[in-house]
Amino acid sequence: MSKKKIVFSGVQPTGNLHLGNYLGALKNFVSLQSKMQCIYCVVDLHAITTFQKPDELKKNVLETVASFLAAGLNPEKSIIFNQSAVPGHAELSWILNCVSRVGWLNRMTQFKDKAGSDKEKASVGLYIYPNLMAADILLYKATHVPVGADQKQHLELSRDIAQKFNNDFNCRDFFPLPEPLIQKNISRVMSLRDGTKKMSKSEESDYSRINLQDSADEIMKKIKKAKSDSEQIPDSLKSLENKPEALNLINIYSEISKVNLEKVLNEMSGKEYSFLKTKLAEILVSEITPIGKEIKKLLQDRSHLEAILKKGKRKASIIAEENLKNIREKVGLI
Ligand code: AQP
Repeated sequence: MSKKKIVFSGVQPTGNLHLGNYLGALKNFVSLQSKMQCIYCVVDLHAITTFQKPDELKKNVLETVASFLAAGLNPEKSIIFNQSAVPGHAELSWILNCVSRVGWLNRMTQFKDKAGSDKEKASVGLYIYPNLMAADILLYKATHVPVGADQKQHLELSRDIAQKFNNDFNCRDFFPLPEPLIQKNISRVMSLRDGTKKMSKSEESDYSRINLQDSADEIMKKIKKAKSDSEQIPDSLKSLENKPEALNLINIYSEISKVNLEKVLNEMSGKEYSFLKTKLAEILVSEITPIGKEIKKLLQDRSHLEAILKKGKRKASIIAEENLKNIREKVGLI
């Protein structure tokens, strides 16, 4: 097995990136780019598993690239491209559709959440989305995948698919079993309106999330309106067990301020949540608004963003084609 460590991860161009994408994924992407070969993909084929207006999709792809760059990704260090530009993703996805099992897909909770109550009406693409994700990762023989905790189950499926392919085609260690890299402190940022749901681009209420392009005023308003708790801030984590909204705000504060949770509670216990909210809004404004400004600046130069995607596509295609050649050979495709 190749010992080279390769990182792969993707982000869907389904709208404005938010604080959950930033803390759960992007920050990790940035810290990895100087340690390993990193491949970061705007996964437009994943996005169309639910209907996207074509013009908006194009705009969102560029916005996602701008968000990558504004958060600190460097196209000289990381390969940045969009998924549909490298057809190998779709080809390997088909091969893996034939390796993956219906029973495995039936256990995927994200499909159940996203398809809602009327599963018959969900697209087939949404159902087999995890197989495409496995193809994205295995196409580059990636060994490490930085993701938020919500993607852990899909990663486990990618490992099962890799293992089954290696067994079926008698090629032990052909695909490495990819390891998830999940942020330790805050692996799942929750909605500001409902602490049991993750912060998400597709949630209807904009008050449920902090977008990377929100203004200082918007951030302050959203944090002020965020659900918290009527009691005072407790002195122990245990007391927050059944208060997901309050815990979420404290978690976000701890992550951005880089002060551990216990210390935050020591500092703030006995105070009203309005005290935490004021401090949280301040640090969010100073962390997020420069990124938002940079995104807006980058979006002024569309051709620069397109050139980055084109260059990334070239680099990604070389790796993908080489691996696909071997994959076709293993499967017996001439
Ligand atoms: N709330 C979150 N907390 C921590 N990590 C998160 N991620 C997403 N939401 C959170 C991580 O961000 C990366 C990119 O996710 P994505 O945009 O490709 O897809 P998603 O997980 O489906 O994100 P959304 O916001 O919920 O998008 P929509 O609403 O379009 O489906 C992933 O690593 C993800 O774990």
